[in-house]
Amino acid sequence: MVGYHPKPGSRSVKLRSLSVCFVALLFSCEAANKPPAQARETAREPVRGPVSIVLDTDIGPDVDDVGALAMLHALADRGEARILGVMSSNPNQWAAPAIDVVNTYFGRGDLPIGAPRNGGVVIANAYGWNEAIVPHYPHNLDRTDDATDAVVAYRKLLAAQPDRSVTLVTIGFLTNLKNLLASPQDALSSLGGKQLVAKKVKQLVVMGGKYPRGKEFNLEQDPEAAVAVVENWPTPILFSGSEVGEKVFTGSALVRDSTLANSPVREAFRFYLAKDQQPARPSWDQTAVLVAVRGHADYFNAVAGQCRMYRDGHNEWTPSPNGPHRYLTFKRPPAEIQAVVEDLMRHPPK
Ligand SMILES: [Ca+2]
Repeated sequence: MVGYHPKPGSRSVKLRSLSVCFVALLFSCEAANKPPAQARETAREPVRGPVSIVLDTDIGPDVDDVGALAMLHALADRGEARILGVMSSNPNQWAAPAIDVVNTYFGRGDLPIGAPRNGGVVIANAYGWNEAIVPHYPHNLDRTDDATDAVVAYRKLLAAQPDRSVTLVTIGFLTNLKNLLASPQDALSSLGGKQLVAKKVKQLVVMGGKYPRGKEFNLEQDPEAAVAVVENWPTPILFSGSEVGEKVFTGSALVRDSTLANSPVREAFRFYLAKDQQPARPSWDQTAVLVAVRGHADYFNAVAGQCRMYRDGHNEWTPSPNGPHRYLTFKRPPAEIQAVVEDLMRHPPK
C-alpha cells in the first residue's frame, strides 16, 4: 500500500501524531494489566512446520514491500516459511529486478519471479528508491519484462505442491490473482485456474481494503481485479486493512543498524525515509506477511464475515460468523507488533 505524504509539521501529520500517541497510551494502559507478551522475534520459537508461501507484491511505489520481502526471508531462515516464488503485480521495469536483489541478498536468487505479461497497472517509483538501489546489488533480472509470466509461474508452482498446502499473500494489486483464476487448463495442469487454486491453496492473505468499509490503494488501483478475486476466490481470505498497518511504524531501527552496512533492505529504507523526512514508515505489507506465516492469533483478532468489493474501488463488510472472509483487528498493542516486524526486517542473511 502507498500512504499519503504530508509535509512534516502539517496539520495532518500533527493529527496523526496525536492519534498515534493516544492509541499508544490506550494500549500501554491495557498492556499494564496483561502478562508480558511473547513479542520479540528472538523470544519466539517455531511451533509448526514451514508455511509454503508465495508473495505477490507491487514493489516500487512504497518501501514497505521491501520490508515485507525481507521479513519473509527472515522467517524462511528461521524455518517458519518455505518461499515458493515471488510475483510482481506491478509491470514497472524496476519491480522484478528489485525483488531479485532482495532474493539474491538472502541467498535465494534462484526463486521464481513472475510479473503480468499483458496489461496491469504500471505504478511509478515514488522517490526513486529502486533506481537508486538496484544497480548497486547483485541480481540477474535486468527488467520486469524478463520475468516469467506470473500466470505461468503460479500454475507451475501450484501444480507441483500438495493439495491445500499453499498460502498466497498479496501486498499489491490483485491483477495476477485475477488472471490466475481465469487461466485455462494447459500443459502445466489439467485444471482451470479457479479449480487449481481450490485444490492447492490453503488461504489467501490480502493487504487491501479498509474495514469495516472504505477505500484503499491496493484494491483501488485495479478494482476490476479486486472485484473478480474477492467475489470468486475459492479459499478463505484474511484481510489486513489499511487501518492496521498504518499504526505500526517501522524502519528506524533498521536504518540505525550499522551491522547491516551491505543490506539493500536497509539502503532502500534509508533512501526512502530520508526523502519522506520521516523516522519510520507504516507497515501495511509487513503485517500481512506476519499473519500469513505465523497466523493471526498471537497478535490480532480476526472478524468473520464477507467483504463486498465495488468497481469504484471501495469495499464494505458484512459480519457473519460463517463468512468466507476475515479481517484483522489489534489484539496486542501496535508497539509490540512493531518490535516483531522491526526485528525480522533487521535479520541478516545466513
Ligand atoms: Ca505494496
